[in-house]
Amino acid sequence: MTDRHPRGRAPGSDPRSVLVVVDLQVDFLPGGALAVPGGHEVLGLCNRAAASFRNVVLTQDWHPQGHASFASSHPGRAPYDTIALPYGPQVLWPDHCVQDTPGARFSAHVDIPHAQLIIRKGVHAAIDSYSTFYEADRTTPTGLSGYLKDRGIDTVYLAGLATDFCVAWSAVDAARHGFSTHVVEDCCRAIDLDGSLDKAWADMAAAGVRRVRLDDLAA
Ligand code: VGL
Ligand code: ZN
Repeated sequence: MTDRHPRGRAPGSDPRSVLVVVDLQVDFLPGGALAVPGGHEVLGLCNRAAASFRNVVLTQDWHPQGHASFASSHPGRAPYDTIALPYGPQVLWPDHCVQDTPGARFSAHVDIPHAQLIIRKGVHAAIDSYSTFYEADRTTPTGLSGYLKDRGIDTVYLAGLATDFCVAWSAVDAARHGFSTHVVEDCCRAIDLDGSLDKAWADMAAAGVRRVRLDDLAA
């Protein structure tokens, strides 16, 4: 018996663990408004990871039209520019995951029927939310931390899109709020804008986030 399952069981079967599957939405996949390179490669892997977990939460980027993170909301700005907003620097994106549009839907290849909760984030017009725990002002909660704590969950695994934005910010916040936090690295893909992926891994390591692989989840 190795020590890779400290509680002596595969993490997915542990009622105190959850897999958070991040933003497997049409706009983040090839052909989408903000396609993450290779994003489609993780769909089957995330389905497999989720099948091994008793507790699964899905996240869904879900912006109102005219959202502050859209370049189109800032005259004279282009996608991938960075601007200063009241809560800090904000990368501007193409319009994506607009509430109730086809691009905001989960991919048809997502097959996680036992997911227990869907957290929609980025729903406030003036604040972005990469993290599924706290919005980009770092203080407005989504409620996920309370939900997990209420259920006695103390261990978070993350997979999905994009490694360097929504996965990383969610992982850092989970670790900061006391969850034992793991990113399933082969179940994620990155946008990688100006070194954002290296910075994300460094930020996650500094916060105490562990990197694991899909094979590590097996019993
Ligand atoms: C994301 C950029 C903008 C993500 C969401 O899911 O990583 N990235 N909105
Ligand atoms: Zn977004």
